[in-house]
Amino acid sequence: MAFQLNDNDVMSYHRDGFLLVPRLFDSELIAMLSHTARADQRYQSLAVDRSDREGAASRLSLRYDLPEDLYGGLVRSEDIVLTTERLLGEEVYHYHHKMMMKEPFVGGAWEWHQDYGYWYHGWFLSPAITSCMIAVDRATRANGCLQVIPGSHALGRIDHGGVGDQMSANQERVDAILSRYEKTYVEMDPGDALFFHSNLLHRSDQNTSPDPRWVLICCYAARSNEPANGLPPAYEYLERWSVDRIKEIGKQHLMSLTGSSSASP
Ligand SMILES: O=C(O)CCC(=O)C(=O)O
Repeated sequence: MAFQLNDNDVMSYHRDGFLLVPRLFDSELIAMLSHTARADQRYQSLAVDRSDREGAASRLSLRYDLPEDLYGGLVRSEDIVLTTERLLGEEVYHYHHKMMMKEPFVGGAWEWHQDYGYWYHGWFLSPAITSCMIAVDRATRANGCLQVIPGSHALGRIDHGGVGDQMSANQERVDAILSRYEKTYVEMDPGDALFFHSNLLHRSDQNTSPDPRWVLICCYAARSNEPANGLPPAYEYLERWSVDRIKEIGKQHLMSLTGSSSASP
């Protein structure tokens, strides 16, 4: 039975611009994801660095395609897809997914931004795109958990400019917003999921701790919000997979990488 939002959850997403769902995924699935991603040399080789304003590398591995493996299974998770459809109020399709790999001591920061600050340039006419961040490791203030400004999604799209290799929301505007709105640190346990609006202002600090902070972020566009320039990503029907089906493909994926389907050390 898929996870079901209640009306209060939906209301708080629309009020705050995000919704934290504790333990959306169990420890077996998250251990599988952690072992798979860390054993996956090909995935690691696709990773790129986006330096922050101090030159520290923020590492991510991003894919627009939808593989028949554990990552593709999670993107198709009925718990995520049905929740996102309820939050956006219509059918959604896969935009992209990415592993954000904030490594101990060296993982860079992400500057204040809205995702729609980037995605606007991909000709999405509306911010009807929602992300689901799944914690692979425990995310704390020390290892650079996400920070958000609740309610900032309602302020509309802010101008963004280049900072390091990233796009950052106009600093004067962010300062003005922070003089009226409180920022919040979103600490997460492995398996927790954070759904957030593409206009929500968010950032994260460098990881100065000995603990990694990896998260998988799956991003979904509303079906009515295909890019207006006719370029990808075009709508494609997204299957909805049960957690058992995801675990089944996850075992095969892990086996293909390590020779064992067990995620135990
Ligand atoms: O991984 C993080 O800390 C930030 C991720 C982020 O800002 C994004 O994907 O838009």
